[in-house]
Amino acid sequence: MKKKLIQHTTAFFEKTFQKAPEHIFLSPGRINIIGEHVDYNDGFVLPAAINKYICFAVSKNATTECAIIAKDLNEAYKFDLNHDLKPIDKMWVNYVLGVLHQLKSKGLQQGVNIVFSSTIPMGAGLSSSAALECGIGYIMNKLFDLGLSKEEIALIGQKSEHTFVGVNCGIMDQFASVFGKKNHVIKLDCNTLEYEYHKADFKKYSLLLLDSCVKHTHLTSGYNDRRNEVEQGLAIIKTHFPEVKTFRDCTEIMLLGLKEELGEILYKRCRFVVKEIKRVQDAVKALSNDDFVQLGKLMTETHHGLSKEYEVSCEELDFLVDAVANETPVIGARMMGGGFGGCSINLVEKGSEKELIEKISEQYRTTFGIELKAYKVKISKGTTEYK
Ligand code: GAF
Repeated sequence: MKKKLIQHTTAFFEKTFQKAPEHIFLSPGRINIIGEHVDYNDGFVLPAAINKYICFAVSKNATTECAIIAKDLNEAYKFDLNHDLKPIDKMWVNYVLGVLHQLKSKGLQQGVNIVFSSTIPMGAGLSSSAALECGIGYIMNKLFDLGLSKEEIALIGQKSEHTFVGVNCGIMDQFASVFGKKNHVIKLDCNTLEYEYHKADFKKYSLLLLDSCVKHTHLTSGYNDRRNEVEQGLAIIKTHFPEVKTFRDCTEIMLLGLKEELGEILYKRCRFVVKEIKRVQDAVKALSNDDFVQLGKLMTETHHGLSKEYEVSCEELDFLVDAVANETPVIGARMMGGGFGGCSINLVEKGSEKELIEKISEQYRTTFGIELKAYKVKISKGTTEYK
């Protein structure tokens, strides 16, 4: 799959620019085991990069112009780095421009020719956007010696999304894409950006993604709304508990006392965040103890919180999680990522995947008339040059 991706991206570059690319880069999508909507709430998350990538075929072109070709979309965008880079009405271009706009102030002056193609399904909650942003940041840093650290590349990707796309995302996706490590999940403290790798050996279980094929875009979904709601909630909490600096210092008991003042919506949102931050810590313990049944239980609890309290799921994702709940080989399931569509992540007994996919696909087709997609993913390394 990776080889094929590299081959056809390279071939397209050669056809377009009449020359082989000087470099090939791969930037991965990500999964998240647990810790959803807590990255922008100073919580912990447990993501990992996966073996689905954007492949970039790249050459410097000794001008100040950039030619970026999105092979899968059959679209190209050309621009001069000397011009003022501003968002346009094409989302994928904005991910790129947002990064380059920042890199100009870090010394970027020279242009490139890039063809990119991807095996990360778009809008499936696997962070194709972060893979694109971080890929571009990583490439420019490498090719033009900008001296950026991996953390800076991730932060630039995140800022690009805020300023050029309008989604006030957290840092999880970019961090996972850049810092991914083969067969390891990353426990990231989103408050300090300190991180540690944990071996992702699920023994007799494997990770299976079920793609609802309901496409989300965070901009039009309630992503920014949720962020505003929890910010309002935290402001109220702080007026009563000055010792609370972040949600991490907050307890369910504190929230209960403020239930009336917070109102039903903010109370639910804040309660989810407080519980989810704790769940990630419990999940890391479960993972370290090889207690996968407990890990799965926590994942399923997260889903119910995301669905009922944070309200970022959708009918199709709830269906997918409920449908596997009574299937013995499945020990945990939840919607993954920002929500409002995309994939569920399932912890399932190895060997049971095929039968399970057939059964759930049939039910899903009957209920929604949608063809379910399933991905068995491996945990891979982060953005890198392919040699
Ligand atoms: C999206 C965002 F981009 C992340 O920052 C994160 O908030 C996630 O939704 C939810 O956990 O992927």
